[in-house]
Amino acid sequence: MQRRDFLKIAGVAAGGGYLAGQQPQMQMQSFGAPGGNPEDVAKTDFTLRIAPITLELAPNRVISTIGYNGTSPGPRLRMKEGVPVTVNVINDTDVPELVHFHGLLIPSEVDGAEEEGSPMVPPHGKMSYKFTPTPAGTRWYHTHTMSMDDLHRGAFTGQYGFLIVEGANNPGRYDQEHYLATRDWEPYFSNMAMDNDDLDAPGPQPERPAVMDTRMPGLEVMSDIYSINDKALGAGEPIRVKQGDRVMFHFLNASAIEIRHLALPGHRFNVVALDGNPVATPAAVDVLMLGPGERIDAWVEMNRPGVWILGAPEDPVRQGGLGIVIEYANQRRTPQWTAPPKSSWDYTIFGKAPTGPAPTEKLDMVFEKVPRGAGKFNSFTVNGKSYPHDQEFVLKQGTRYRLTFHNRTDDAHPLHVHRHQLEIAEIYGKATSGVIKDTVVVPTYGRASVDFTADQPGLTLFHCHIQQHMDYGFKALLRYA
Ligand SMILES: [Cu+2]
Repeated sequence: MQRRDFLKIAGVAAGGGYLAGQQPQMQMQSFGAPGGNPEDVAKTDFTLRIAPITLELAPNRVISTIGYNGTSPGPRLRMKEGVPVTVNVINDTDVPELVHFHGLLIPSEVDGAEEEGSPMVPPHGKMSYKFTPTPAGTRWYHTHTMSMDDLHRGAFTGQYGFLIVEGANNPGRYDQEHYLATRDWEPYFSNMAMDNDDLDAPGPQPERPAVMDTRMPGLEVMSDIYSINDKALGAGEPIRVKQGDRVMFHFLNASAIEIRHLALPGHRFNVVALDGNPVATPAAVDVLMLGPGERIDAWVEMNRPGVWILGAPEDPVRQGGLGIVIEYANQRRTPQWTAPPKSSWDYTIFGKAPTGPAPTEKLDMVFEKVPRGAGKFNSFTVNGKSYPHDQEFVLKQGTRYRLTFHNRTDDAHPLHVHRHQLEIAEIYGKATSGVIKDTVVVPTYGRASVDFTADQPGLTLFHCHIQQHMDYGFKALLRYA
């Protein structure tokens, strides 16, 4: 569809409707139905065109952003593990771009991070990424450019999508499957940042300083408009289910800004994989937590007929659009929301007791925030200095490391290491194993240790997945000796 055609349609649709915050109502639309795409089969050749798009979050809320192939999220890229692929990227914008393949174990040159030496796709130019996807699981792709003080660039835009790597064993014993990404839109700077982290009970805070920093903090990025995929709550098609259905959800927090929570009244999420990797101990929870960049695969048994909102437990976030309606067959009523039972997210319930000795090679990263360290904004340091680092983190190939994150800031941070898999060894003061991640939320003043094997030679980027934090110093390069 051409952009002007889309605008025409959006213009026609803009007459009625409502936005998030008002009472959701059903709207029958023939497009945008989640899941069930017959063209969603594994391929080896893909094209992504980066260009301005408009996105109809709700009939009276059409925003402009940058997306892939005219949409956001972009097309679902479905690949087979071990089968080489080509992703052709056409950049129809005026700025250099990058596509990062998040959660894949692929060489630095095609990983899509400028810091690692991946080439930029020039403005109005093209480039092909060729790699062999691995490991199997729910991955994703997104731009990796810096935004700095431009909220129309980088991960604030609509440049992201799911990337699924199919393994040899695909259980698929589910009645339905849905890919749902949480997003926020139209970000702005404010010093009134709302803290949603208190949904999760405070754990130990071993990194809390004896004397608190009382300097005035800088501006942070905020947003009041949310969606799941491209629709605000109530504006898209509901997910239609039957009693007894087992529905598999693949959740992604594609926010550049904030940690998200999700709940579905009267139902529990049976978590089977985190960041696409099967967990040691699948377990059911009432509330999910996803830091920016994280994925959760969880199935839900549909055993409570009604019309429900699957959405953010925080009222302003859900009313601002972060939700989707679950409608049982033969049920017609206003979608219901009830607050979930009090619960706190804990990665370790999906783990198992540690086995074997801890790696003897240790790396430590200490994170600190410098209030207004970058003009109006805060800056961040890793081991006392902002990016770039030089020889601080040098890996010996084939060695297993224990990397300990010391979060001496008053925020939780989703910490991501490219091109490697992290096994959580300790978090919230608890030891665990069998939880393999690429992004780990380290709590406020908390400490976490992850183990990884240095088996992917080449430059490797570490960073906080909150765009503003990354841009203002919260990143480091790991290199191989
Ligand atoms: Cu951060």
